[in-house]
Amino acid sequence: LGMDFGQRKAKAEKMFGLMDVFLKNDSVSLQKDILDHVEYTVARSRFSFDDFEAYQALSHSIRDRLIERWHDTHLYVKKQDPKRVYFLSLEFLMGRSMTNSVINLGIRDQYADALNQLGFEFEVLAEQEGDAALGNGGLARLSACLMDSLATLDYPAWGYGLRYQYGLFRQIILDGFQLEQPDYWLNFGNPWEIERVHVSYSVKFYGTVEEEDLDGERTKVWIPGETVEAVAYDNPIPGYGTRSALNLRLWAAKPSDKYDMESYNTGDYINAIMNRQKAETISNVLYPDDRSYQGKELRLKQQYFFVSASLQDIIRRFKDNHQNFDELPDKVALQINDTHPALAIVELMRMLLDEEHLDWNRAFEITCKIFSFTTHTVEPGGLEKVPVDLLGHLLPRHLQIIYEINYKFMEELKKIIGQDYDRLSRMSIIEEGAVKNVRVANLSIVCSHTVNGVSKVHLQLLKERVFKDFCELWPQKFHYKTNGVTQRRWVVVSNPNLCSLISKWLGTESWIRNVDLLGGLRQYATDPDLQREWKMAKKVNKLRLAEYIETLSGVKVSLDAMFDVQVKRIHEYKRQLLNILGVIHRFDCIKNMSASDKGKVVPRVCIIGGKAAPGYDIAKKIIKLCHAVADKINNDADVGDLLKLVFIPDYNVSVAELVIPGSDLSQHISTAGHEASGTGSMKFLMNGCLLLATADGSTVEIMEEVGAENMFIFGAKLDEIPALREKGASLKAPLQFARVVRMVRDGYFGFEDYFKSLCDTLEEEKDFYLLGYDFTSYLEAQAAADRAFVDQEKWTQMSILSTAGAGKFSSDRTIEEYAKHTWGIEPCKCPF
Ligand code: 8GP
Repeated sequence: LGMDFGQRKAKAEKMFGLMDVFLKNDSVSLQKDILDHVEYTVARSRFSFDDFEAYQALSHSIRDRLIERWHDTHLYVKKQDPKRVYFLSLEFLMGRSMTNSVINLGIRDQYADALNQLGFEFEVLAEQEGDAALGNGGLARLSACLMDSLATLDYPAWGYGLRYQYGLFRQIILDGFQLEQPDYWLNFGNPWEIERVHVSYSVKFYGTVEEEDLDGERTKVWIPGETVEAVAYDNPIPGYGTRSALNLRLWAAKPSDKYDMESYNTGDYINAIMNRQKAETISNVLYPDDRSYQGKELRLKQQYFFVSASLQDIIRRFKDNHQNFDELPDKVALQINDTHPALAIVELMRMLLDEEHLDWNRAFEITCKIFSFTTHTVEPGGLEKVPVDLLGHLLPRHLQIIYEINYKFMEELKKIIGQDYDRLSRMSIIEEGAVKNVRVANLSIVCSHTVNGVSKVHLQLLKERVFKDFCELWPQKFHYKTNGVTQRRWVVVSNPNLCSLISKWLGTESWIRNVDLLGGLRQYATDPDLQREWKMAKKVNKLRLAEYIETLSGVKVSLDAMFDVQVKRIHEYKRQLLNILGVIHRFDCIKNMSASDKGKVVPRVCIIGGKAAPGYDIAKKIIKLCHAVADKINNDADVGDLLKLVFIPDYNVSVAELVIPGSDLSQHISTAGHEASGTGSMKFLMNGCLLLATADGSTVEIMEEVGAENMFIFGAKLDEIPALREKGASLKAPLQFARVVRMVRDGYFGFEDYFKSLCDTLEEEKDFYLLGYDFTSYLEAQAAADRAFVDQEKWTQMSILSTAGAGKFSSDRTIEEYAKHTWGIEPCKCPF
């Protein structure tokens, strides 16, 4: 201690007499390492171990190498003491780690070689790994992509989240119905994490607030009623093409040893133990609701548990080198991912006021300089609210602070807008009514220096709808950072064929760090050699997907067909139902066609996948409808290979890695104004899939980059929607639409009673998502896709241009923008 990084390294080298203190990556060293882990970590004989044990040993060997970089990064950053960003998110959808790790570490081929020598295949072992599914959907996967980019670009950053024991439920399909099975992902251990038993903090709940005299001043003291321990689990995140590795620190709840002597004195030893065990339930399970908030105590406990532990950790780190809290905003940027971690704002205020004894104004000023907030929502109704009673019961001191923040905010606001009570009440952090609520978004806006949307149109919607009052008050606070995805995971890991093809034609692998270089493909878009290789790469990926489909569902699909894919969470606004109705229409047309017309049909394999929240009835019916329609179509001899419909169960990150590269066309067809961004579209785009889309969220910007002529755009525009909704029943849906809905209603696919409520949502006066109105233009866009597919040369050109135009949608660009404009941080690259 007290030595700088160079001195430490010099000392280590001297101590061990080694010039190179790092693990070696030649084939023999790797083999030895894997075998050592077989013997000493997995405790199997090196002469007898199976694929799973080989996977375990291999992952431990990779982890060793991650740990080296991770230590070096931490020591170096600690020494430099730059401003760091802390990314707080209740959800991270990391997927698998193995392939991504070896690629980012630059030792993929060495490992493949070493394994071959041992008689194993890297790809086979990689399949042994389960997904880390600690999130629901878009927001959670975005967090994972941003972490990859932060590491790759050498930013001093930490991720903080919760280590749920049960990740997102596994979706099982039984007779076409979704069933939810627990995802007990830690069953077989998790070699990628490091348990830090010594990094733990006490988190307190319940109790009362009392006033005490402190140096002659009245101070509030929170006497908590329950204490739970938060234990850190660290997950190294390696950057690509750099030695930097960041830390994603996830907290697990454990019973506390402190403060509960009382319960042991009652003599009821067994019950006392049982009660202690309850503490662990806090981090047990991820809430599977993508977007509905029910004001549940456990959910609030999860939120506070994770922000309290994270802030204690962050403040401890700050205090290692600093005493003066005025320096906090120069050293710490706190990013809250949606409103879920917003209690961090209140917790920081509480720590500064009650523990560090700063006065209110100073504490508030510091807090507001530190927080930035990104919203992922478009629906004003989708904003999180917490009943005041619940919050006051669980966190009495925090409720007082929220009231105080609100009181001061309201006083300030009155000075600006006067006595406009409607507006004041809309902007208040407290919602009055039969049940009083804390509006978490309002709290986040008031106390953040920057509020970001996730796409250009999203910002427009924030200004016009969601946060109109706030945008008018503080226009300079609101910005947007268009989402992005990491090309490492979504091309290099998941589409190795395309990856080597791109590198070959660009003559460099630099695009993996600098994705704008993909633009260089444009000049070859019509080159017959590239076109041939491009088509071949796609075909190999389609074959992989076709085999997967056949194993899952027994449906054989033709590789000559267009693979038309819609994979994402099931939501009415995402309109999987529009897709299914389109498929029914296509089926109906084929059934009524002459033999010669059938010869002109472009064969399609329509693929749908996604999970419905367990309590979301209509979404579950959409899944059942997809299966019912698939049953009919896939077994119809008149249709044969001209049309297949397949539902891919349990869609998750690793399934996406297989599905996306094998797609020709992908659908992003939300009603305009409902998708804040959408990131699936970007993954498909990078993989050279053509997009059939409405102008909504990210697709508007994709259009600017690749050109509408290289996409199939349809549907009502954002500014037309309000008037269309107004017209309601007088908007006549086209006959074709009425006909396909009637087929479902009349039981053509069976289950007519079950589908009744689903069909009711499509009645003219109720068709909120405008499926009927958009149906005609949807079918036209589909027909345009068919025409384009017939001309394979043209199609391949459009496909190459899609990849070439994907540069903007890398999360590297997103992170650069956040770093520069929101967080004010600089890269801090370890020189070793
Ligand atoms: C999603 C948005 O719906 C999507 O448009 C966007 O691309 C993505 O966030 C990333 O910005 N929102 C959510 O996933 C979301 O709100 N989830 C909350 C319930 C966790």
